Amino acid sequence: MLSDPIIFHIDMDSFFSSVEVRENPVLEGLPVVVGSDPKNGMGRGVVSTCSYEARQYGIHSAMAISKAYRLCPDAVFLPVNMHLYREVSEKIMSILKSYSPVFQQVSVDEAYLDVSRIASDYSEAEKLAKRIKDDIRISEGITCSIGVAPNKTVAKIASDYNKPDGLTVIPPEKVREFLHPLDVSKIPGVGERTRTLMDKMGIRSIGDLSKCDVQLLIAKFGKAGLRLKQVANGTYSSEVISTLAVKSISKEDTFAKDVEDIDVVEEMLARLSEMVGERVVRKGYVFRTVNLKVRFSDFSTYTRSVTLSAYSNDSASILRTALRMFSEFEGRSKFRLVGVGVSNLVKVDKYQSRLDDFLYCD
Ligand code: TTP
Ligand code: MG
Repeated sequence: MLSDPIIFHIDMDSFFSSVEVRENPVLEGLPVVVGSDPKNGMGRGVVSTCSYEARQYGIHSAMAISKAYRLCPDAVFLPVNMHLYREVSEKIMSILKSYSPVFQQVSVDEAYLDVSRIASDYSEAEKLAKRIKDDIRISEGITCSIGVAPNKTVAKIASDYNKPDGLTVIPPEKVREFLHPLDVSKIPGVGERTRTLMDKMGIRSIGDLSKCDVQLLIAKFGKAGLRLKQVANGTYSSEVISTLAVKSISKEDTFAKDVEDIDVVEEMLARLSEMVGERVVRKGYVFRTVNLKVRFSDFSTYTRSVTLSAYSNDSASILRTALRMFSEFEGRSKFRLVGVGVSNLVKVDKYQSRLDDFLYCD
């Protein structure tokens, strides 16, 4: 009989702000907020992430900087230094890859490892996870949290369970006991809308979900209903697929004349998103990250990216995400160039069920 798989989900703790603290140790222990256009809390941007000290004030990712400032005026506000975070990310990913060839990076700070062939049981896996945590802390000076479980979904829920610097090991026989008391929102892909729908059905915990009739779930949530049921039973599994060498697909264009009119820029973003989307489909990929590039007449250039909660190959979701990121620049003028791209690519024909792979309810 084949033994159960052993999957790690590794996620860096407050990634951008941990890197900033590492670069400048006087920030250690302080509320640190990293975001676009922070201007010491007076800017118009949004919070990318913040240190765990800042989270105690109620600050979180995607909050307006102005609100973060109201919650904690004493916080240290820093701009996003994506170039630095990418460098650190690449080093961390190389460390992870060295532990198992079955490695899948899913965002700038998280990855899955299948260590079934490396650790013979869950106790060995726990020791291995500790080694990985030490390795990253010593080499890169930041902490991460690891979830260890028989499948990706449970491993992801487990890595989030005891953050920061956590290690949560859920062997197969403990999966249901672990999942059932948790709120349904802990399931990746279950957002506010799905949670509210479930609440109306009397489903609050993952245990409640596991008891719900599968036909009813399918009627309410379509195909995702079946997966929700499987997740709640701890049986939903999908392979760890190695991330592709192809890094990104993108398209950019310089305006013939610097542009003042936001509508013109948005039209261009729509055109670029359509072109990128077509190329993604033609080449048989799905993506998870959308990137935006904006250059002004003085050549100042900004890049932004957002990782979606599910894979997609849809131009509309590229455009939607690009426009969301672009809203930060509304009110500015003299646009010289804009670019749209996608990364975090996976080939669909190699893995047919990729689009179904993640619960995407919201
Ligand atoms: P996360 O892993 O979601 O968050 P985190 O690492 O900051 O904190 P946690 O300890 O809870 O894992 O995201 C990784 C990085 O991605 C994060 O440091 C900043 C960036 N990010 C954004 O720019 N915008 C967002 O809305 C989110 C959620 C993350
Ligand atoms: Mg993280």
